[in-house]
Amino acid sequence: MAIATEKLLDMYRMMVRIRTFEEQLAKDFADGKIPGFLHLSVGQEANPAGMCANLRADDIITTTHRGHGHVIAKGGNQYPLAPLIAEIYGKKTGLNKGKAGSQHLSDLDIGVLVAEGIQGTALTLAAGAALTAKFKGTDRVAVAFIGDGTLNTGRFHEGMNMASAWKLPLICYCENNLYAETTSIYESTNLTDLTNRAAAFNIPGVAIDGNDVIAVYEAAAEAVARARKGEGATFMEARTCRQRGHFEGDPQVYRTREQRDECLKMDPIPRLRKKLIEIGTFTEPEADRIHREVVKEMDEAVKFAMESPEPAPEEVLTDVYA
Ligand SMILES: Cc1ncc(C[n+]2csc(CCOP(=O)(O)OP(=O)(O)O)c2C)c(N)n1
Ligand SMILES: [Mg+2]
Repeated sequence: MAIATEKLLDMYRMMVRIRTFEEQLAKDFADGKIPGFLHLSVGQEANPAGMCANLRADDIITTTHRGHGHVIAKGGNQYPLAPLIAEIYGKKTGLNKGKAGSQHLSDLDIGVLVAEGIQGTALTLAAGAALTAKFKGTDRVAVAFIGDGTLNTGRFHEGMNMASAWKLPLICYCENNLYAETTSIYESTNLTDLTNRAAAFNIPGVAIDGNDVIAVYEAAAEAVARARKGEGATFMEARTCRQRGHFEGDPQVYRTREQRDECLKMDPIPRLRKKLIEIGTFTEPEADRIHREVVKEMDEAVKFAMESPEPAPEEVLTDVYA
């Protein structure tokens, strides 16, 4: 599949934006500026960038505790980072008025139904969104971003079963970073090929290199096309690499320094950069310019968030529904 130059540049910028955003968060978390827990997806950016580059604004995604990249990618490169970072700082100007924080982001204007910290919920909620899309006779699709550990929860089976039985326009996108918190995938399952899980539901399963944004983009394009045509759900297993801990502050005693270094070698950003230089899409200085532009965008977003007020205590029960 030949991918348009503009799309390649778009995905490169997207990965750089997600990386810059999360590296900023890591720094701010260490400085005590972010409340609660923080789970970063540094190293996994090719997945949201390649998947969401195939989605329309009216398609729906759901995500997890590790969802910043998915939200940014669904919004596209024009999506402003300031309200998102303000939300994670817990500020009144945040995307969700400072009440959602890092783990429960939502933005219906761009089709982000919700981020959910409870494992598996992303899948069952996305199945619901896919059912709505089908029921209303639209060709919208829903994508659930989940992790490998989530494949061992009941909700995974419930969501996959309904998606199969009702032929829903759903993509279950599993970012397999080989760990669920501190537990290696090799300890929690005896499967070597996670797509076998999909076979149990008679749903096609596709394994891809989740550190290669081009491979992600191409596989996602096929899954989205199937869903739009009414041919049902697809399960995608993307092998990827979480460069940082499960949460910020995680001492990572469950993996060796060598295993962590392996992860750095698979970094999707230098990989695409090298490729785009080789094929003449951009030059080194042009690539550097993209990074500088993103840093400027990030600095402005941080300034906005830092200067924003905290929500007033009396607002704590507004927007709460029983
Ligand atoms: C139902 C449920 N059980 C346990 C937890 C605690 N928990 C939080 S993150 C996590 C690991 C998730 O692993 P994975 O699905 O691979 O996602 P990753 O963190 O690697 O992105 C667990 C077990 C939870 N949030 N929800
Ligand atoms: Mg995982």
